[in-house]
Amino acid sequence: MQLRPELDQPALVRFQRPSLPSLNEVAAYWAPAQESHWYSNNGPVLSRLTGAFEEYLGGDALAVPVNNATSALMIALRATCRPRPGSTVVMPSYTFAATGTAAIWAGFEPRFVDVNLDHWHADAAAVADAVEREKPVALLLCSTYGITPPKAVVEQWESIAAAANIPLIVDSAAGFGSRDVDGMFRPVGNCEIFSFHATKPFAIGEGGLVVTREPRLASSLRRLTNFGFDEDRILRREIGMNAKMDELHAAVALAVMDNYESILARRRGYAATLVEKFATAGLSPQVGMEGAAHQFLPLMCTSGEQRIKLLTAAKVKNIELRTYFSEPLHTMPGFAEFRREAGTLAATEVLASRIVCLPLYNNMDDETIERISDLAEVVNSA
Ligand code: T4K
Repeated sequence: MQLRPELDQPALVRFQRPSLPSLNEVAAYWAPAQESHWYSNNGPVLSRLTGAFEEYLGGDALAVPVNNATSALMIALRATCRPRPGSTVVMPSYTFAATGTAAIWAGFEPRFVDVNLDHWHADAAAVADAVEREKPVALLLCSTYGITPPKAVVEQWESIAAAANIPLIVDSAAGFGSRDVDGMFRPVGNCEIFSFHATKPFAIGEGGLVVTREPRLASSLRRLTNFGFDEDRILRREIGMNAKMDELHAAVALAVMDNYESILARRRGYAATLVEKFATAGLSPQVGMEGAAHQFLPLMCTSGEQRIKLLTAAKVKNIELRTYFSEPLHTMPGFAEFRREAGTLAATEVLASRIVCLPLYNNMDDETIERISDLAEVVNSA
């Protein structure tokens, strides 16, 4: 084991350690932009990437690459409904801040619903109840941690949205490459959103993607990434923004695509090993994790006390753990004015007090996996 001489301490195991493609790997994809002196605004590289995504996703999925997932959420909301004063959007409190901030920037007020402890996604009964009570203009639900929700849950969300005649937008920020139990990708709702941030499994630095099966919606999303302009550069229908992905990021994404299946296979392998080790201490993974892309590995501790022991042991052993989302949105002061949550958030609070996220990245050596696994023995014997 490598020791840090000044402290006699093992080297830090970072929570994440992204590795993007080298400039050599990117160069060939970038060349058409250089040759044509075309660096953004739907150039040749972005056009190639859009086709590559649609082929990768399969079926009738249409891809709209964007500059990050936060703007993707904003344009997805604005493409599917127009905000009026007091328009509300139902979303889980158990998510990253961007889900809430995007809705507010797009002109909507969040209403928080609970998750279900069986699968950690928005609880369908709580969503139905919130729709009844709040009359929202959209559902903005999440594939929590980018893990594909069980089919039955997706069907319930879709039928609630259809019955209320409102759009369903799904924030699957960490989930590009995730598969359901049949090993399939099926876009959920009217739009599904992915992030390509440096910390995500499909990492390009900053970037994102909206996926839809509806051609008219795809056209509207494309206009919204480009200020809302029609082809003649007149703004007629929607107030858009600049959410365009530039050519250089598109070239990086094409280079990531080349190795993405092997990246996913490695990440799934590390996750499976760690899940098995931590099961000995009673920590449980999320349902559906087998097909996930795995930004990191979230596990639920048996109690808040067990989590404290684990976090303390990790600190001593110089291993960086995180606790996404131990501050759910309804507890963050920045969201205080939207705290009229729809119903109880009891499951959210249980999960928030017990979740622990283990490190995961593309290339983890045996020693690193072993050092993380050893933490399970500490809490097991505690
Ligand atoms: N919706 C959901 C559900 C999301 O989780 C997110 C983003 C979004 C929407 C919005 O997507 P984008 O607009 O970003 O495309 C990180 C990411 O920045 C954020 O994208 C992600 N969710 C969130 C879950 O994680 P922070 O603020 O916690 O990241 P930070 O800076 O603490 O870094 C995390 C770890 O990664 C640390 O160990 C440091 C390490 N790191 C980070 C970067 C950027 C590296 O080793 N290298 C790097 O280049 O949000």
